[in-house]
Order: sequence, then C-alpha cells, then structure tokens
Amino acid sequence: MNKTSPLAIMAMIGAAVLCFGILSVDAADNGWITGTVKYEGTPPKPRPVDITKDKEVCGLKPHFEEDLIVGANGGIANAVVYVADAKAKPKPETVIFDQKGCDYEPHVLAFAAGSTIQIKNDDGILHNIHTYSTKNPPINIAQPQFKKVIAVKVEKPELIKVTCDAHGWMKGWWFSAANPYYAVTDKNGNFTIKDVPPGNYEVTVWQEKLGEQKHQVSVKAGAPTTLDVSMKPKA
Ligand SMILES: [Cu+2]
Repeated sequence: MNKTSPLAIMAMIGAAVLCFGILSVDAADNGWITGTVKYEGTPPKPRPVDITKDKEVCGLKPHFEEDLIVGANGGIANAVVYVADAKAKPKPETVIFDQKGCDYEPHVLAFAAGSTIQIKNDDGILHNIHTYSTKNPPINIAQPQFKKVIAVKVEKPELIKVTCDAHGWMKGWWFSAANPYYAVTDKNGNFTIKDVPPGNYEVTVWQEKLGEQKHQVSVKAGAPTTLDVSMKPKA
C-alpha cells in the first residue's frame, strides 16, 4: 500500500494554501469607495444660455450653464473623485466625447491617461475642439460637418478644459487619470470607485466651480468605504 507520509500531506496542504492565497489576490480582496457629493446651501437656479449662432441646430433645445448642476436631492453632477496617491498603472481605453445639440456629452469626461478620445460631431455643423492643456499638447482643430469623428490620444495625467471656439457656451472638461481609481458623479451626486486595493489614501474631489477638497480614507478588503462630501461656493 502506498502510504503518504504526514509530512507530505502537510506539504500538500501548505502548497494548496499558498496556491489559494495567490489565486485569491483578485478583485474580491479589493474594496471600493462610494458616496455622494452634495451642495451645501440653496442650490442655484438653472441659468439659461443665449444661443447666438447656428440657431437652426443649436436652438432646437434650451441650453443651460453646466458649470454647476445640482440635482433634486442636492447632489452635484459632474464632480471628479479620484485617488491621486494610489500607485497603479492607468488602464487606457477608447472613450467618446460627443458634440450633440451644441453641448458636450458628457460635460466632464474622465478616462485613464493614454486613452484615445473619439470626438464625435453629431450636429452636421462646424465645431472646433480647443483644449487648454499644459502637460499634453494642446489641441485646436476645426471639425467640419463631414468629419464625424476625430480621434486624439491623451498621454499624460491632467485636468483639461475644452471649449468650442465656434460656440462660446460649449465648455467641457477632460480628466486624464494617473491610475485606475477615479469616478465622475452622476446627476444625483453619487459615485463609486471600484476595485481599490486596501490601504490608506488621500481622495481628491474636484468640481469646476466649487474647487477642490481632499479627504483621507481607509480602504478595507471586500468592503465599501463611504465618503460623503459637501461643497459650497468659494468665499
Ligand atoms: Cu461648437
């Protein structure tokens, strides 16, 4: 009879534990940061924008200033929440920045550094993409009606203002992230940053009109870390 020695069994168990240990280092061991960014005080009323050009296309819907959009629950849309000090490589992808009805969709586009931005022109009129970047090469290109898509790559992490020189009310932002840990708040101010390895981090919350806040968080394996933030106008 082939007897397995207790030592060999121990070694096998040990190997199995080690193996399981290695295999289980995946998303289940990560945590996530979730919460709401809210407006402190009485939310501002929507401010209509005057459409002064290409009214037959741009005037088909009412336009409002988008620099501070507060939802019914007081949540702030389009705030960027990111973990600036996390050490992980960004995961580039292809994302869409659409010019639709003479607005940008989305108003704030977040992506990993190295991503390709497909700038779409759905309007059949001339737009112009003008980025105010300093770390990446600035872009200032016309996009006539026949050019449905222009693709650009943003290599470096940066927060970039984007405007259209043809339509002064068209303003947007690109957030090029240094690592995979970022999110943009939805229309109710909610956000979730998924798959964050356990550890202590500094989380930055940025809103174009209200500025920046920094918060210390501690992320635990397999569990949510709640980060609720309130922002108010700069003094
Ligand atoms: Cu335009």
